[in-house]
Amino acid sequence: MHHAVIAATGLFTPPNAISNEELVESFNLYVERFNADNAEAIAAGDVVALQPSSPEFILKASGIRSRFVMNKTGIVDPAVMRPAIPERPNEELSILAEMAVTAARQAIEAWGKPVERIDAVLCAASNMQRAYPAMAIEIQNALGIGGFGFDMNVACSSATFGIKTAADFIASGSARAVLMVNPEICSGHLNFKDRDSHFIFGDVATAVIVERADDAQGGWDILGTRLKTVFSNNIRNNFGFLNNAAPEGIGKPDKLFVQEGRKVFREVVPMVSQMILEHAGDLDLDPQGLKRLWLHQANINMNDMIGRKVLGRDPTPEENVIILDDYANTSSAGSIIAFHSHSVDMTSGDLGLICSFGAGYSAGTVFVRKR
Ligand code: CO8
Repeated sequence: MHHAVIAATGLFTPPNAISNEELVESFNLYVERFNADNAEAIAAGDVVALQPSSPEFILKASGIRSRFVMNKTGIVDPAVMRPAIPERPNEELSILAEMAVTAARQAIEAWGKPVERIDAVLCAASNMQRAYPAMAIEIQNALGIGGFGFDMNVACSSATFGIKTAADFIASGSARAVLMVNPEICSGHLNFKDRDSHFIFGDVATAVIVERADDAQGGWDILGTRLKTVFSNNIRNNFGFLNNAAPEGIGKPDKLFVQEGRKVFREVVPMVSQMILEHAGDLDLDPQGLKRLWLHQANINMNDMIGRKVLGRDPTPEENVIILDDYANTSSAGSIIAFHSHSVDMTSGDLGLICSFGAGYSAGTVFVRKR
């Protein structure tokens, strides 16, 4: 059995940002227009008037101040309220692959080795752009990598599931180096007309190279990986290939992201905290000795609570990294952005935890030690 190392990471951040104020301004214009257009039906009690959103609520409930998106104009236009992302011809690199390739090139440059050393590409994200061919194979081809590639989707937990898959390939000898990418266009499956969730997500791509320890210089030893899934309907998106076959047509408005946010909060925080503590115990690690937590970035209050449970005290901002204020929830990429942006200052022997949680429910823990 071979040990695996996180050897390098990369990050692609889209050029356009939308502040809470900008997002709420367009949402509230949409609400005003909707209520004016439906004034009679609302007065008759046939239609429920829409309520405005507020930047203060968003910041307080989630900690999010801003988000990056692949297209801003469509989202902030109250007559459109969705990103405008034109289809590309098959001969062109698709947009999700393009984001992943940009993040991957950064990781490969930081790694400093030729792509021929990579044996597998995993595209791990909460939505693939198409059914097939697999995004991973297009990304593999664009980067000139040999071996094989495949897609995997475990919603917000896709990256930790991807790291574990890569580490297992390395342990078994199936691969010596694996590229794992997380391109997320969350704005494409977000309902910007829904007050409860219109502020939650942003777009981004991350990349991680996992390598056999014998081959690695520096990086992070992967001390242990653990995955958990428990079925729940509290976060769901019913978009899928059978929508087209439903005799009633697209029907209900559940073909975009929907959630019971409060229930998710209540159920996921204890599940993840317990999982982290149990996994640390099984690895003989003292959780209080963790130098840094790179948790999934969905909600500041969730991360505060999990951080407190894991460290047994209020973590400092340096210990419990938060990037969701600038990026919002970027699904699988969140914990990897946190790791990528806040790990260079750590020194040999420092312990950290990459942890994801989200739809499924799903959760993944990856304990690492700086080499
Ligand atoms: N502006 C003003 N007021 C609002 C707004 C708004 N935008 N939205 C709701 N309110 C009001 C409500 O009407 C309610 O009013 P009242 O008390 O009078 O009924 C009040 O504010 C409180 O509402 P909530 O109870 O809904 O608010 P919360 O405090 O629970 O905060 C959150 C809402 C932020 C959603 C919070 O519950 C949360 O973060 N929960 C956890 C969510 C989570 O982690 N989900 C994980 C999903 S991600 C995942 O797994 C990946 C899926 C795949 C990616 C999808 C990409 C699109």
